Amino acid sequence: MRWTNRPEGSNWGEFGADDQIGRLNLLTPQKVLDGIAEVRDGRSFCLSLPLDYPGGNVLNRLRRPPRHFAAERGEQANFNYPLGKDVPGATDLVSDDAVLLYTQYSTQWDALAHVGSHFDADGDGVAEGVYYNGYRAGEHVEGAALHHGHDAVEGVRAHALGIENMARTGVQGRAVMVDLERHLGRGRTLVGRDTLLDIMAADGVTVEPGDMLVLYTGFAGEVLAMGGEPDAERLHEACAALDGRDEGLHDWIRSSGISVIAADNYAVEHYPARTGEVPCAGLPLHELCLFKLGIHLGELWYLDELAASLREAGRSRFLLTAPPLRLPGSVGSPVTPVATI
Ligand code: UVW
Repeated sequence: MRWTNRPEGSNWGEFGADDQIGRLNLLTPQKVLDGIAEVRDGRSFCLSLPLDYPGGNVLNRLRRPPRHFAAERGEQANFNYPLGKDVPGATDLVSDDAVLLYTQYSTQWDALAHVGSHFDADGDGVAEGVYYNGYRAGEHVEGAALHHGHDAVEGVRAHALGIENMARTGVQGRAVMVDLERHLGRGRTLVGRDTLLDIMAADGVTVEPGDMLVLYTGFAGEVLAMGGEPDAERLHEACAALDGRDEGLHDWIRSSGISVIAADNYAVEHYPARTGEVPCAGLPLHELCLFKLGIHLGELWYLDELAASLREAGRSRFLLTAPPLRLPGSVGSPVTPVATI
């Protein structure tokens, strides 16, 4: 055991001492069958923004848009390369590229190694950096900054809780959309348990253990409409976000058995991070989900067209297929989720 003291309200150890996928354990083969049973006419929806959106780095100054390079072929770019130069008589033209991609710039999954906490997991009275299930900062999750192009990339690794653990499950099953935008419009509203449950009741939406919860707020649609030049001030006040400080919401997430949460807004909960009078999590829902319960968070998913179709059909459930990249050691991943209805 990596811990003797587990955080209050956490589920550490309940899926095994070495578990690295958390609530994805509840996304069982039966949940895949349940998802398939929701497919009626076979229409599929791409739930990703173009990965160069939002645009710039004004929403989060630390994350930058993708940069593309041609792969090298000796001294030259391996682009539009006539294969006949190497293989006499070959008529092929070949192009290869490389990309410098901030894994959480656009439509993405957070790995469980993305956010941990300072917590006294071994009960010696000293808080240390810890992640879900007691994995340690430094020992299991370590990083080196990208200062010099490609050179430092090998230093950035999560030896536990990396996104490849999520990828291995396939991330497929029944998802349930809660259409917050329909009820709350596109101004910033913090959604606690009562509002969430009222909206679900009004729309006849129910969730069962293992379901993937998908929240539609309209945020990514606003981002897309800004054409790659996001207005950060407007977006920080736009659309619904979960109220990470609502303890009732924490209880509901804990007891609902939902396997993951994805939303089309920036951080599922209110972002930028906030703190109160006493030291506390700046992103309390990240702390609850990633650190305490092992619930992966999907962010900046593009949901407008799916939401419109589900609304029109009076439905909320669909088949969701959303594996991240199987990129060992990464603390997040771009994703191209596909919904089928
Ligand atoms: C942070 O901003 C810390 O993370 P996320 O992408 O999960 O919102």
